[in-house]
Amino acid sequence: MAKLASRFRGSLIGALIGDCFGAQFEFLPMAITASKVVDFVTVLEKKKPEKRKESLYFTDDTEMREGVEESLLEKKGFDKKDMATRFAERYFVSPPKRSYGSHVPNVFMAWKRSDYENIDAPAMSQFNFTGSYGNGGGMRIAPAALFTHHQSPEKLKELSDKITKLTHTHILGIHGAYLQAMSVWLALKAEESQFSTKEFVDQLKEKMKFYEDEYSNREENKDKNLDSEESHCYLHKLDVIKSFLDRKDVSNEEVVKELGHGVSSQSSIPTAVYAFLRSVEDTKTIPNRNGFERTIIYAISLDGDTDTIATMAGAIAGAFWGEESIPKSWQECCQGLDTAEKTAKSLYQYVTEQS
Ligand code: F2R
Ligand code: MG
Ligand code: MG
Ligand code: MG
Repeated sequence: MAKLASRFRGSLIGALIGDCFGAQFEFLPMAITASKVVDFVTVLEKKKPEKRKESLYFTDDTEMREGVEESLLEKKGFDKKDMATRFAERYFVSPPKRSYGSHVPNVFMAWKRSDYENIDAPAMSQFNFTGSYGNGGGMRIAPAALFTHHQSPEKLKELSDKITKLTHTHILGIHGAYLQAMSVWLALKAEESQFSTKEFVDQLKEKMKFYEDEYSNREENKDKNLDSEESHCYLHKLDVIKSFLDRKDVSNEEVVKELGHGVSSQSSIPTAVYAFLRSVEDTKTIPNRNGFERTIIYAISLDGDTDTIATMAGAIAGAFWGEESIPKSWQECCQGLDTAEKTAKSLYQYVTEQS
C-alpha cells in the first residue's frame, strides 16, 4: 500500500498530469480514442529527457489549484480575501494558453475593481444571478481533501463549499466540487488490497443523498418543483456509475450520453469518478499500463473537456495508487511539476503536525 506522503504527491502530480496531457486534446475537432492517447504518451515516453522537460503547459485547472494550495498553507485555513486575490492576480498575468472558462474572468475583474473588498457578490451575479455550475470548482478542489485528511467529511464539505463559492454559487457547482473532493478524500484512505469500487460508490452516494436531500427540503426550494434528476443529479449519476461497473461492455458513446464530457460540473465530475473506478477493474481495454496510466488514458479518450476530466480523475487515481505509480517520463513533461511536489510535501507536513 502506498504511503500517505506518496499519496499526497500522487494526488497533486496526478492532477497536474491530467491537465497537461488532457489540454493537448481539449475540445479538438476530431474523434479521440484510447489508442490515439496511447500513441501520444508513447511518443512522449520515447523522447530524450531534455526534450521532454516541461514540454507540456498547464491550464487554468492547475493555476487555480495552485492558488488554493498556496492560500491554505499560507493562511493555515480558508481566507477568502487571500484566496480570491491569488486567483485573480494569477489570471491577470497568465498566458493565453491557460484558457479559463468564458465567464469566470468577470468575477476576477469585479474583485479587483473593489480592491478585493467585495468578494461574495460577483460570483452570485453570474448567469443572471443563478451562479455558475461550470466545473471550475471541481477542477481545483483536490488540495482541500489533502488539507482535511485528518478531519471529518463534514469539515471537508465546509472547506470545499467555501473554496467553490468564491466563483461558483450554483448548487450543481457546489455539490459537484464536493463529490470530487470526497472522492479524493476517500481514495487517500483506501487500501488497494481490500478495495471495492461498489463500496466506494456507496460511500459517495450516502454523502450526496444527505446534501441533495437537505437542499431540496429547504423551505425556499420546496415550491420550485425540482424534478428528481435535477435535485438529486449526483445521486442519479452515481447509480449510473454503479450499473456501468457491473458491465464489461460500456462504450465511450454510452458514457458520454449518460455521464457527459462537458464543461458543466454535472456533465464532467461523475465522469471523472467513473474514469478512476473503471480503471481499477478493467485491466484489459488499455493493456500493459498500470491503474494510474489507464485512468489518464481512459479519461482523455472520452473526448470533450479532456484536461478537466483527466485532472479530476488523475487527482483521485494519484491519491489511491501513490506517486510511484506515475511514470517519471510523464511527470518530467509537465510544467509545474516542482511546485506540485513541493506543495504536496508542505501539505503532508502540515496535516501530520496538526494530527
Ligand atoms: N475554458 C476552457 N476551455 C476553452 C474551450 C471551451 C470550449 N471550446 C467551449 O466551447 O466551451 N476550459 C476551462 O473552463 C472550464 C472551467 O470553467 P469555469 O471555471 O467553471 O468557468 P465558467 O465560465 O464559470 O463556466 C464554464 C461554462 O459553463 C457554462 N455555465 C456555467 N454555469 C452556467 C449557468 N448557470 N447557465 C448556463 N451555462 C452555464 C457556460 O458555458 C460557461 O462558459 C474547464 O474546462 C477549464 O479547463
Ligand atoms: Mg472531438
Ligand atoms: Mg483547463
Ligand atoms: Mg477543461
